[in-house]
Amino acid sequence: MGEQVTAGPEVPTGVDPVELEQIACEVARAAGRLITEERPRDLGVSAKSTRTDVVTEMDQASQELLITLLGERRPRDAVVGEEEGAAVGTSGVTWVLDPIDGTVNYLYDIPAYAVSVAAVVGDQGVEGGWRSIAGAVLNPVSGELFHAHVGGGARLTTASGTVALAATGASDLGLALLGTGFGYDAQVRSRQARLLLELLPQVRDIRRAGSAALDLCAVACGRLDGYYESGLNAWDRAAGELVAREAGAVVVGLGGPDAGRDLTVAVAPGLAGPFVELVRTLTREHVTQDH
Ligand code: LIP
Repeated sequence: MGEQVTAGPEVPTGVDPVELEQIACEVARAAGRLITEERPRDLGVSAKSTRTDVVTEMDQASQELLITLLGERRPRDAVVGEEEGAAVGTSGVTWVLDPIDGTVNYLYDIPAYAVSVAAVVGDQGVEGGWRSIAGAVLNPVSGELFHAHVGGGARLTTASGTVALAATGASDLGLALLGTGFGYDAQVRSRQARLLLELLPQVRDIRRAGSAALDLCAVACGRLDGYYESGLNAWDRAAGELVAREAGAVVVGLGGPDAGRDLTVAVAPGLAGPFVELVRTLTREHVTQDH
């Protein structure tokens, strides 16, 4: 696939992506302990954009803990996250947090949710204006910690050690196992369903795990051949897309190399050509309706 990955914003002088990766791992573990070991009986659930888009008091508590720990370790960095609370910075590094990615899974106690922590450079408020240079995605129930830094490859650390990650060698779309997800808005969901109706007969099967961060890491470790979703925020994908890219997956968006709200795709390199073209066409046809 001839799509060139743009270099994107430079790593600021004096910033060490290896150190940032270690910090991301440490703070993700601390937040992971909080949301599992201190899970209250009543999660204090409230609704956000729609009544199915929920937040619990533990999403907020996890973000507050992450902001506190990052403030102690990297006081000059900025921090933004899915929930309330942020910090301004002067270092050129911004931490992008999803304190619980897969909140509905957390609510139902389905062990497929994650703490996602990414260090990015550039303007994270502008699509394509930033890039991740270090990150960690922790599934606190399985204990699987996916992590990476730019140019350093991707790794999975568990109780039994650390292994390097690589996307699959898949090259036949008809045999591809794909992941996807759906938004919280009913109209968006019906459009995403129409896309799926067209895609499903053309691939091996689809998995809907419920966490974009874990789906992107599933591509990185070869549990999926590819993943696509529309409607993701920066915090859903910032760490996972770096892990996928550093594991050799092709990560792109609807109109070019930058993943974005319109579309985020991560796919095994051997499948990138046919899959990216197909899912872009179907997304334009059914989801963004800009055909
Ligand atoms: C979730 C994503 C998932 C998507 C859900 C939701 P949240 O993030 O991880 O991929 O399908 O609609 O956006 O809301 O649990 O942080």
